[in-house]
Amino acid sequence: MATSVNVHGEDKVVVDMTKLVPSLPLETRCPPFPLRQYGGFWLPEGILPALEAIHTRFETRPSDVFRASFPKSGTTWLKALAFATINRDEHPPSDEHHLLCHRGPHDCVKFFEPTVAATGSLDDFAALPSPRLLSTHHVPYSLLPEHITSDDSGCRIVYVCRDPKDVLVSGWLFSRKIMDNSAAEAKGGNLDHQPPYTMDQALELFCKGRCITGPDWRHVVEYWEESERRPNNKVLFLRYEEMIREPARNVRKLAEFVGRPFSSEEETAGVVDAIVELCSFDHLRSLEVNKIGVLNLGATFGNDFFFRKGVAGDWRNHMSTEMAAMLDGVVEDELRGSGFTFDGVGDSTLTVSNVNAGN
Ligand code: PAP
Repeated sequence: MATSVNVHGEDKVVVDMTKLVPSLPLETRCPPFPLRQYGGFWLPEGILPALEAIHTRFETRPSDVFRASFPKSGTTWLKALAFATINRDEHPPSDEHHLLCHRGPHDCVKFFEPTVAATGSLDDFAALPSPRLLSTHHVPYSLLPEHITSDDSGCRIVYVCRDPKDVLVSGWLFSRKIMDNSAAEAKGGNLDHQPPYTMDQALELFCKGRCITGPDWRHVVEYWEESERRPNNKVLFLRYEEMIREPARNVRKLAEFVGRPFSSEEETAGVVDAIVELCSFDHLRSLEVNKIGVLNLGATFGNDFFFRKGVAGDWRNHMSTEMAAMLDGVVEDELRGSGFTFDGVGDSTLTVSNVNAGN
């Protein structure tokens, strides 16, 4: 089946993904997935057929809201906030039996590409009532189909970015956890080796853009450019660090963007604060479902893997000053002329002393 994919403003016609994938450049050093380079990004090999399905078979609705981010940039949090905001009439956020208290954020809002890739079907998403909240992890803006990005599709996209140093550290520790887990499972729970994936290796790959969905900066800048081009219309661009600083303000922005601003009655009743509290790191992490639940996305992840520390600036506990300068330098070079900067998203209010060491 021929698929038309829009890459950087040009329509690219590609052949059947299953045939194309083996011919694409391969990267196997970035656990847990083998990556293939496609459209300028290093995407998990397993999700590429889903990309074809999104282009050829997925039917959008004008009320669709897509949540997007580079991995480890605030996906879990934004899923929870968007789910709680959009569905607040059916699921009042102050309800102690709220769905998010019994199901993990990734269960309430499934990962689009891995689910389609695993089931080979779009049925799960076709069955969702409107307005649908969908979540893409791996698809950069330039690889989204016209029927999502065009002005007349009506679909909206909410994107969150994060300081690349924290993204790197979060992803590196996540990969190590998966490796530890797999090793422990393979040895019947008896883990007696050190995973051979160091911060030096992760940094080198990240700086080359050879990480899941990398390069990070390019993923971010594509969505940011669209948010600038069509302000408050197509893409709402959020920053993790700003969400940490002012969660309520960001929830209000989100609600307005999805066409569900908070009424004065809701404001008076404290609905915004209830959503912030429901989705807070401490609350979500404390829930039984997020302590013991698991998620199967080709590899098995404990729900607890998605709740590590939840702060800005923890990179300082895992990267040397030289490592940080190296990554900052690469990002600065790559972003030169784009108009986008990660500066100011920062963690100036955080110091090493209020960011606990450890994982
Ligand atoms: P994913 O891309 O694999 O889905 P994602 O949710 O984007 O992961 O990133 C996980 C990070 O978000 C973790 O950051 P850390 O490793 O630096 O701690 C995780 O702790 C953080 N996180 C998860 N839930 C929340 C939340 N409710 N509030 C703030 N941060 C959160």
